[in-house]
Amino acid sequence: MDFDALLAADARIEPRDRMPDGYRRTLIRQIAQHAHSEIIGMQPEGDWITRAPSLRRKAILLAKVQDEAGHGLYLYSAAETLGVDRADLLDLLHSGRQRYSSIFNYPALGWADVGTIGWLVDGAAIVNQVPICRCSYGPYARAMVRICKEESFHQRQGFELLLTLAHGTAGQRAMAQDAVDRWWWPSLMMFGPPDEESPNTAQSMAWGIKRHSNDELRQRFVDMTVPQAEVLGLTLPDRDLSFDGEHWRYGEIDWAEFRAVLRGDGPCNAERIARRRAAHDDGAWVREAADAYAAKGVA
Ligand code: FAQ
Repeated sequence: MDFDALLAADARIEPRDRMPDGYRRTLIRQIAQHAHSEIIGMQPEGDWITRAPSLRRKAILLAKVQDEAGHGLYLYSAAETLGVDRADLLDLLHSGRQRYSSIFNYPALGWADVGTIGWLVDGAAIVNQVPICRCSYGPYARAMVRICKEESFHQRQGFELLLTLAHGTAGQRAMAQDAVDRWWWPSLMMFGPPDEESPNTAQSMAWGIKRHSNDELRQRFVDMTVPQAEVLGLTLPDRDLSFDGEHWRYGEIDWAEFRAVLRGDGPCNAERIARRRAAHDDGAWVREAADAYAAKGVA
């Protein structure tokens, strides 16, 4: 079957199938950005591994941060099925020519941020990513199935951590509220610009790469999260939040802040890339050893 017939039948496009150049380019852009987000996303929480307050919390956090590295691997592998090389994609990340999610340019200032990232950032990631399990491109869709299962565990551990703090001392409760106040609006920005300012959505939906628009998914996230905040006993920093009988309506998002973060002027952009480059350089000996091993024919 040709490309259009496969799309019309809602079947998966596989690497062997002929596909339009634009479809291939869009997938490489989105999958690479997604992979980069996973590995840069290890940094804010990774900072807290040595400072976790108990062995149990440390073990959970280690597992979560390792999962993010694994998600990066599945996604770089999916991108490679489109004919690109992961070393080249990493170069594009390190030189600022490919993006990663805006959310990871904010700092994790306290322990409660670890719970809040799990609850809100992984929560937003799940809402965005579950529909990608039905993406028209087979390798991306299949990678997302496993990623979503793991993100679901991540979201729950974040919620449980925050629930514990919210029912703890007055200081712990204040720490949880402060973290939620800082991460709420950046989490809404994760879904991308409003639909009328999103240049890629219409074509990506026509190609079955995106199944919903940015604003649809953002609304779904708000509707899911407001009742969870009530269970936690924490407030969301938006005086305009109100239920209209069907949806939770939210206030104005500061799109100037979003654009600044995308331009590289967020609180941690420079630090995140510098650290990523340093980690890449530190790992050079591992790549060299792996290449030498492969060259000897020892698989
Ligand atoms: N940050 O036309 P659209 C995670 C760019 S979850 C930075 O609407 P599109 C898990 C966009 O690339 C986070 N840039 O674009 C985790 C485009 O720029 P370009 C990663 C953004 O692609 C949790 C321009 O704006 N998830 O890592 C953002 O149709 C905890 C115009 O926008 C994914 O990547 C943004 N937030 O829709 C890890 C999910 N939003 O390239 C660790 C897959 C937009 O034209 C710890 N990606 N831009 O120059 C997607 O679903 C889509 O790519 C969107 C953007 C929805 C992000």
